[in-house]
Amino acid sequence: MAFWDKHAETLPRDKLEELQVKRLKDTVARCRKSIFYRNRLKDVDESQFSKPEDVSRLPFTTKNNLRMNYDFGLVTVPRDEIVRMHSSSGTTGKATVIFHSRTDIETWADLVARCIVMTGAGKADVFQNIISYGMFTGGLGLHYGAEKVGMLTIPSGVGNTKRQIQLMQDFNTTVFHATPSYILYVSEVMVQEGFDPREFDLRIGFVGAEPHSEQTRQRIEDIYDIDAFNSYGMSELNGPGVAFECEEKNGMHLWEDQYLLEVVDPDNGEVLAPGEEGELVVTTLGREAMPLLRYRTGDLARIVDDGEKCSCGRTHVRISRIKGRCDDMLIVRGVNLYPSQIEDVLMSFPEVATTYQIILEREGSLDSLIVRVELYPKMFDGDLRKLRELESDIVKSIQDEIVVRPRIEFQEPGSLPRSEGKAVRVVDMRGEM
Ligand code: DLL
Repeated sequence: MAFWDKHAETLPRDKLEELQVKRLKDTVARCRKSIFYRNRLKDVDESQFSKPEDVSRLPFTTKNNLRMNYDFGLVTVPRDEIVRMHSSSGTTGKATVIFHSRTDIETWADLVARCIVMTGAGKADVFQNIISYGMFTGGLGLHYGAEKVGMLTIPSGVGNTKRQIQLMQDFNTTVFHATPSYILYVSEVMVQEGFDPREFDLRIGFVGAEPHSEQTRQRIEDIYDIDAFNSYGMSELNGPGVAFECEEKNGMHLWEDQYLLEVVDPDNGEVLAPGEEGELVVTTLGREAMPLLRYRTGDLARIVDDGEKCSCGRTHVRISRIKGRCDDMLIVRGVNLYPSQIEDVLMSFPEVATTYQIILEREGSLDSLIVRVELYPKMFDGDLRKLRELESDIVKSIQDEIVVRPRIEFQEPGSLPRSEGKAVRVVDMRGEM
């Protein structure tokens, strides 16, 4: 079992919590230097903090706070100590900006290096970073970590899919990083070009930046004959490198020496017990330029609370796969559901290909839920009876999962839109009718 920073990664729980309390106090003190936090912390006396749970005495920070204090309102260092700016992708509204000092960049790269080594990847690997560079944190985040580990790093970015395949072939790429939707698309192009995705030298994939189901991970693993590891992060908390799966693939370790985690009820902000599903709330514990207190990530997940220590030896908490963002929740005929629940069902049918789309329409006064599904080419052989059977099986399984009865529309392989970054799965046309 390889480690990047064995001491930090396996710190006994009591020592880890001691460190969290110390860093929490330092972070609160540092926050007082920012215009935004100065007033908000007037009534807080961090010298009284004695356990990590004391973080709940602090006010939350929301994405809207970041927007309203655009541009430097949360910065705690002089302007000339800032060396990098990133921005969130703005999938849910106006983008927000994040600033980093030189030390922040070092720490971030170190966290990413831990993640990489934790999966069994290392210096001898050739790493193709098939994700957007620039303001999006996925590109540079993994790039710095991979170079720190000493991997031969190919900053191929997204797009130009045939060239990606060529690079994999010419330079014997062994590890890639991509969104799950894009790497599935790459495999389709490989097949069109006459390649077998399993014939490349690939052995490990880092997949993240968008919700995906366990079934989707298994598909990626089967298609490429690799191990795929889930990677979670967000720009406000650096980017990738917040939580990542180890070789056990049983939840993502969240680096608690740098991030203090709470899970709260998204409706009232009450802290939930370990194991309950809720919104992840994170306080940064080492960030210099732009520390955040109790940041409401908007992401729904739970702490893996199986009472077991992870057999990889790491002591840091594990979080479940992300179910979606609180604002991804769809209300269809009064029923609350998440797109990931539909994906779970779809991907359990081997006939169903990996790209799908959820369409919401209004028919009269009723919502209708249409799921467009691509099938693998062999299903289009013309056996209508088999197609009908498949359709009714999918309808029934989705209805069992989410209560609402969907309409299924089968599509030709390759006909639904593909994305290079985060996939857009839901088209809600109810407002337009
Ligand atoms: O997506 C950072 C990142 C890059 C993570 C590359 C992993 C790999 P943002 O663009 O700010 O940053 O978007 C963050 O994406 O709040 C989640 O809703 C979603 N997200 C990120 N990783 C996962 C994941 C990057 N593994 C937002 N599973 C987050 C599900 C994810 N959702």
